[in-house]
Amino acid sequence: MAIARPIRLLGAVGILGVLLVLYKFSHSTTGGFTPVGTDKISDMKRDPLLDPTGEPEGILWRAEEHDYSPESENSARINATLLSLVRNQELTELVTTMKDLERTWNHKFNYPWTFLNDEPFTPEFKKRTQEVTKAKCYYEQVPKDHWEAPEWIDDELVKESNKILEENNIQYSDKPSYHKMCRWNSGMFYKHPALANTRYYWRVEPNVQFFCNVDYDVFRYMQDYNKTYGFTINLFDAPESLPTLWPETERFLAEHPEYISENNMMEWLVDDKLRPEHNKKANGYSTCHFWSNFEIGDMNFFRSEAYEAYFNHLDRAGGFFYERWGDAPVHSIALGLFEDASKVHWFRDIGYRHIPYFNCPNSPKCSGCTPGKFYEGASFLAKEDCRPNYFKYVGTH
Ligand SMILES: Nc1nc2c(ncn2[C@@H]2O[C@H](COP(=O)(O)OP(=O)(O)O)[C@@H](O)[C@H]2O)c(=O)[nH]1
Ligand SMILES: [Mg+2]
Repeated sequence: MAIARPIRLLGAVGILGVLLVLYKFSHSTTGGFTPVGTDKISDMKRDPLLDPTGEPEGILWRAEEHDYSPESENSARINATLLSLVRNQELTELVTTMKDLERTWNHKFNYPWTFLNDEPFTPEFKKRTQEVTKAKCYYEQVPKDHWEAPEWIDDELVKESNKILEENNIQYSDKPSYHKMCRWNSGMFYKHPALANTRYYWRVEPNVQFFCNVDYDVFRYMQDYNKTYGFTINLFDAPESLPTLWPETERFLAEHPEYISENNMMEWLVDDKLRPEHNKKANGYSTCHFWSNFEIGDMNFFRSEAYEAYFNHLDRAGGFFYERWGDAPVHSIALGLFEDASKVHWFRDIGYRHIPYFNCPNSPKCSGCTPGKFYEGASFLAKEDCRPNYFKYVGTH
């Protein structure tokens, strides 16, 4: 019996529809369309960034639909700033980075830039940075008492202990300014008087790159979806830089068990399966962390009682100077312990590079990087990726 043409057509469309649904299902554990809550990957064999990546689900604020003009008094911008601690001599690299972020995102939203420095910014620095953006730029100096080592730090002990770090090839261990920078980023940046009324920040470093057009207000996304912290890259750290960070953390937790979140990320922090040696040398800490040269965060988290008490405990212990604790593991441990895991967001759609690592999604909005390529250079860098653990224990949201 012959089947009428319209019925045949209908059948074909139906089959196509079923195939499409099946395709989406088969990619649902790794794709950009994964619903939050069912998004863990138990064994990451394939980089999820190879799958098509879109914007986060839900209502997003766009520059075409709201007032984001630079001078507007009643703009749709929320209480947020782009934030960069930077030196005068990094001006050229910073301008390149600013151009990238302005081109891909901020020329649409015009969020202000705040530059911070332990020294005064030069007139040239101010002129050349302001030329790159229509948004307001603020130039602030870090107060001395936020930057310098606290009085209880023993200089002789610093010298002796830094020798051990050098023997272990810990980068920058002999640079006092690097230790100060890590401490400042851990416990001081959000205390700067110029930021007293600012809530959200996007941290930007000189010499990083942005690859993808981002067409929604990411700060508004953080606020509307109740996010505390957003990251792009998730790494292992050098355990020799922080042998006592976890033991100090455990000591703190013994005194303050009340700060531990019910839905915490402890398993990610203490995993000993993927890199057992790291866990051993770091005395119980996997060394996994959000790479903090990129972070979009809510400063209220860092201003909380729990974080303040944790930072003060660490600061007293002295490991910012006697070891080389980075702000990345300190932020990450605090988030992993005190925050609800659902409030941390992987900005998979923001193409990003800080040498030698990438977050490069598969999206028509991106150009200049290779989707799914995580590192550039020596092949040993591949194992520095801690996303397999993060996706396994926390998820891909
Ligand atoms: N003003 C100032 N900024 C610093 C200093 N040390 C580091 N930074 C900034 O802190 C961030 C991290 O430093 P960077 O050299 O990139 O460290 P790395 O990414 O760990 O290699 C960058 O934004 C630097 O510009 C310093 O002594 N003074
Ligand atoms: Mg850097």
